[in-house]
Amino acid sequence: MATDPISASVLSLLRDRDPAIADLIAKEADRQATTLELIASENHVSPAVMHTMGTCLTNKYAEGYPGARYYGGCVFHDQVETIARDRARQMFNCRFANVQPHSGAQANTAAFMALMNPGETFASLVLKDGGHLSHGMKLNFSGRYHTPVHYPLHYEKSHPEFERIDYDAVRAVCMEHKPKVLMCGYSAYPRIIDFRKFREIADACGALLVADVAHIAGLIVGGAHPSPFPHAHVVTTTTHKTLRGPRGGLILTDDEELAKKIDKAVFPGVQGGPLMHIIASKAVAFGECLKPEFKTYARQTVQNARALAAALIEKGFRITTGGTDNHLMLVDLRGKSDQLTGADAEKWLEAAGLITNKNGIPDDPRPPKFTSGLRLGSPALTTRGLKEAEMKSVAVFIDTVLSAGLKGEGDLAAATHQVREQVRAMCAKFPLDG
Ligand code: DSN
Repeated sequence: MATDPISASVLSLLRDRDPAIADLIAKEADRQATTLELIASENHVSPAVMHTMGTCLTNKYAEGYPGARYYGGCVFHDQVETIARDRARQMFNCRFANVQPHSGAQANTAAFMALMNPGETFASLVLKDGGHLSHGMKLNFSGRYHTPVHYPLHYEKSHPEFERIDYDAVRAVCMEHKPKVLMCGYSAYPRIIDFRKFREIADACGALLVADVAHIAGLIVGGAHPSPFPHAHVVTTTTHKTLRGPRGGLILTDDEELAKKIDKAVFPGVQGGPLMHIIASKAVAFGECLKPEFKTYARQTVQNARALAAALIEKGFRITTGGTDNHLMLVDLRGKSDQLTGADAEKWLEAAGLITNKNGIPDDPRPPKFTSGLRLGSPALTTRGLKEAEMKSVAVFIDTVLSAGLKGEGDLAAATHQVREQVRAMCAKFPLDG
C-alpha cells in the first residue's frame, strides 16, 4: 500500500475525484508490495524517481533541445534536460546523450533513422533467440522499413558454447550481407556480451555498431558488466529496467556527427514534444545511479541471479547456457517435464505471488504463446533487499509450485496456498521503499 506521504495524498485526492482509478492504483500498490517481482525487465523505483514524474513539468511543451526550443517558457526545462544529459554522459563515460526517447523501441527507431536509409540491411539476433521486437521483427518498423539479417547462437548441444553467441557466425553473416548496422544487446541473453569482438566484426564488414543495452544498462553503470564504450558507435537503452528510472529511453554516442543525426532523428524525426516530467525523473534516477551504493546494487543483482540459477539447477531445472553472468536466466522447463509449458508455469507461479514471464528458449519448438521457457530476473528482488539466502528460498518456492502443478490440481492448490503465505511473509520482511 502507499505508505509514503506523497502517494497517500495522491490517493486521497483521487478517492474523491476519481474513485475508480484510486481503487485500482491502491490495489496495484498492494499487489506490488505483496508479490515477488521476477520479471527481468522490471524494477521498483525510489519514491524520489516516482514522484518526480507526477509534477508540473508535465504541463509544458518543450519541442527542441536546451537553448533551441520551439516554445517560450522553457528556462527551467532547459536546465532539467541539461542535468539529465550531463548525468547520462557521466554514467556511461561518453560525450553525447539524448534523453528524449519515450521508450527503448523509440530510441532504436531514432537510432535506425539516424544511421540507415529505408530498406537498408542490418544484422541482429532474432527475437525468438533473445533479441527484441525492434531488432527486425517483421511486424515492427525495424522489419518493415529495413532488411534484417539474423546471426545465430550455437545450437549444437555438444558445443562448449551451446546457446551462446556464435561470433564466427556473426562474422560470416556480416561479411556475406555487408549490413549498414550491426546490432548487439538483447532481451533474453544471460551471458556477457563481447562488445570488442562485435566492433572488430563491424569494422571488418563496414557496419556501424549499435549496442542496445536496455537490460544490462544498470549493470554497466554499476561496473557489473563491461561497457559498450568505446566499442559501440551508438548505444541505446531503456531507463526503467536495471537503471531503476522512469519508463523511457536514452541514446548515447561518442561521435559528434552521429550525435547531430541522432538529435534530428529523435526530434523532429520520430517524436514531437519531450516528456519533461519523465526527463526530470530520469535525471533523478541517473543521480541515484552515480552514487557509490548503486555499484553495490549492480553487483548484488548479478550475485542474486547466479544464486537463483544455481539453486534451480540443484532442484533439477535446466538453465540455458548452464547459468548466468548477468541479471537474468532462462529456465528450460522441459528439463523438469516435457508437459510443462512457460504459459502454465507463469500462471501457476502468479497465483502463488511469484511474478514471471513465459519466454521462448533458443530453438524452442513451442510458439511464443506457450513457450518451453520461463525468464527470471533478479533486479527487482535485489532492490527489495533480498540476498543469496532468500534467492535459495525463492528457488524452493518455484520448485514447490511447479512440481505440485505437474502432479495435479489438488496438489497445485495446496502448494499455491502454502507458497503464497511464504511469499507474503518474505515481502513483509523486505518491504518496498515507499
Ligand atoms: N519487453 C522488454 C522485456 O521484457 O525484455 C523488452 O523491451
